[in-house]
Amino acid sequence: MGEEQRGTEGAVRERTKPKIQDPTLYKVVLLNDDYTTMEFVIHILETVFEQSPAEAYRVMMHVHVNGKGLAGIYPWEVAETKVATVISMAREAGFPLRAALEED
Ligand code: TYC
Repeated sequence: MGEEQRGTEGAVRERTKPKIQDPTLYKVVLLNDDYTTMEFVIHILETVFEQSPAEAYRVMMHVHVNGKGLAGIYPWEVAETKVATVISMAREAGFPLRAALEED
C-alpha cells in the first residue's frame, strides 16, 4: 500500500440508511398586488416556473383576478428556493410581488 493510502481503511462505509426525499409537496402561490407589472409576472412564471408563454399568461391573469394562484408544486427545498428567487428578482426590479408556500 502506498504512503498516501495508509490509515484510510474504514474511512468509506457503505450507506446502510439511505437518505430518501421527503415526499411532502408544497404549492408555490403568487399573490396579487397593484404595482407589479403583468409583464414581470409573466417573466417570472416563464423563467422560475418554466411555464409556456400561454400558461404564464393564464396563471398571471388568474392571480390578477382572483388574488392568488398556483405557480407550481415542488418538494420543500425546491419550493423554498423558488419563493426566494421570486422575491429576490422582484425586489431587484423594484416590485412588491409576493410568493408563498402552502402544503399540498
Ligand atoms: N395586478 C397587477 C397589475 O394590474 C398584475 C399582477 C398579476 C401583479 C399577478 C401580481 O401576482 C401578480 N399590474
